[in-house]
Amino acid sequence: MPAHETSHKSILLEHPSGAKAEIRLFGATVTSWTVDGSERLFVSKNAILDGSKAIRGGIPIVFPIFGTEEKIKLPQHGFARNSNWDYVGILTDNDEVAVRFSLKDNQLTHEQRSAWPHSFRLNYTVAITANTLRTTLVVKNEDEDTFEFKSLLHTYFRVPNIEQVAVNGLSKLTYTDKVQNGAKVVEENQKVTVAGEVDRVYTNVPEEVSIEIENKPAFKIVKTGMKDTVVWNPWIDKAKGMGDFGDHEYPNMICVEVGSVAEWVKVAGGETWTGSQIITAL
Ligand code: TA6
Repeated sequence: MPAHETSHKSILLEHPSGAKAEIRLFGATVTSWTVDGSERLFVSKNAILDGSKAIRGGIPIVFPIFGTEEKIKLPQHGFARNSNWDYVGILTDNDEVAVRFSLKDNQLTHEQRSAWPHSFRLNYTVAITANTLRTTLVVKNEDEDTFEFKSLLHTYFRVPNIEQVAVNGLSKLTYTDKVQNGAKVVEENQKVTVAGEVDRVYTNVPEEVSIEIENKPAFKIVKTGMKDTVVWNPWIDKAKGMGDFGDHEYPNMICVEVGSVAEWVKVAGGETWTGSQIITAL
């Protein structure tokens, strides 16, 4: 059975190769992706899964804001990851097994609609093959007027030891360093490594970046329709400051998050925007 609903409001995807993925309707959050029997995503053991808070791990969807915005009274990273999405159904073609989810403006709370008063529909597709995971977000502006937003796929990758991890493909790019009060820095390293808190927004990033573990290729991430890539690890102090994240879990994750967050994305009335990533487990 390529896709079926579970008892805890999620959809379980199964590919003939044995690859699997699980997506919770809450936030349309991918919470598991296994290839060759091993889990490739990180979800904190303290993650809150009762719908009262965004899930700490997997792939939360950031929309319509990234971080917080003075003008828009929404919680950090917006409402998409805190909303109950509809399961639209299964789509299969070629080798992909795919499912689709949707979120419409009329599913938001009054406060959310007041904070971001636009008519929209989000369609989110999650697809797997033997060793790839594709997540694609389509934003449809169902208003007459243009609206603007920021969006990002906040992927938490599972790693055995963060000190043995490097991100390739970011050399010579400029990033905003949130650990240095938003300083603009040019990346001098071929391999970006983590030896402390890292919270960077790299801009104008090429389509492909990769993650290596113990000097061996582990993940390839190819993005389309999105300009930026965030690299985040909370390290010790920030890990202790998150109630839904174990104090000793930071060595086992790295977030490499593709999105369009440095500038507002503008979509005219009736038009759509598509942002997508294909992650390959190498
Ligand atoms: O994507 C990086 C980031 O914006 C960090 O600044 C940190 O706040 C992280 O997201 C987690 O945010 P959250 O709202 O999920 O606690």
